[in-house]
Amino acid sequence: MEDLLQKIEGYKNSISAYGVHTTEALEDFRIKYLGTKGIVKAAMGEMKNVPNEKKKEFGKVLNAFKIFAEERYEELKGSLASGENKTTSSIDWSLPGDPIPVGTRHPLSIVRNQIVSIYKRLGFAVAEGPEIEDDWHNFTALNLSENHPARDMQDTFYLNQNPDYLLRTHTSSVQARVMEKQKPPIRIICPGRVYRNETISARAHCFFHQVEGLYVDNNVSFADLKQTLYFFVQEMFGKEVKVRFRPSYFPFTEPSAEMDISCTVCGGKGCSLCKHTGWVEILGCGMVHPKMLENFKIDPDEFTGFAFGMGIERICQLKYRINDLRLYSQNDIRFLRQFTGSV
Ligand code: 2NM
Repeated sequence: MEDLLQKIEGYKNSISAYGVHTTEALEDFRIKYLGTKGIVKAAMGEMKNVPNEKKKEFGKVLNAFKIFAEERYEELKGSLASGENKTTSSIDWSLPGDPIPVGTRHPLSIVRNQIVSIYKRLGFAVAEGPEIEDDWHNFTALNLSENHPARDMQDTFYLNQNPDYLLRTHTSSVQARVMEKQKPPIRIICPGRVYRNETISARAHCFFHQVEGLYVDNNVSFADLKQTLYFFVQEMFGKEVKVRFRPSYFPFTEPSAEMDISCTVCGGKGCSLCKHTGWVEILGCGMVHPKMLENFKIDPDEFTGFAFGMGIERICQLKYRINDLRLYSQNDIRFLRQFTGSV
């Protein structure tokens, strides 16, 4: 009979340790201990094997065990109803999670990253600067004279609160900041957003994105400029693409040029994109004006430099055949989703 007593002690321990978080678990407890085929009933059944002289003593133990199990059942029921275990009971950890949708990279970011990675391979470092600029860094230091038309209210956004400040019209202002602090050799590219006061249409916007490059060192030549840009075009558009340079004018460079590439749509035969010329313009460039080097106390007899500037929207348009500038900033999900999977 000793082992029956021991068994009952073991059951009592299990009953004390029992915890329930759901009504189903509570019902499991009831069936296991208090059901018609449960442990308490089975223990009661053992009475018939108990010798007569011990029946009274065992009857008491078994009764106490039954009451113990019943009381624990009521206790568990109460804890469930009072919400004692709510935090655990109300969460079903087996449910699948809410998926967090992964976005896609903006086409301008994809193309900017490609441009930056090509120039990095040529040893250019990335420099960044503020979008709100002062006149010195955006205009004066860059050899844009006091009465240059680019300064006109019509082209430049000046801050209402303080018209000494403006939204940069090109990222050359970042290059001015670098030349101010750093002496040659300088080899940087400046990607970033720039602002111009234009009426928004398919072909113009009040902000766009540029990558400008600057290389200043001993013996930097126009041939270095041409080779650097030719390498860029071959990496960006493919080995079969041709380039040509046309003389041009920019206040910060002398001589200045614009570079065309053979049309990436028709291969040079003539189509609507290249207006039947076979060529499309992609950037402006030139040798850094000696006056500008002097502005930054860089001796133009010792150092020369080249610079170039391109619009990311334009490069992107040629890569992906995007025919309306407004698409870049409308955040139409049907437009943006088309660029899934690119770098
Ligand atoms: C262009 C065309 C020609 C240019 C000049 C500079 C610098 F560093 F000298 F300030 N940055 N970018 C430059 C020269 C930009 O964009 C059409």
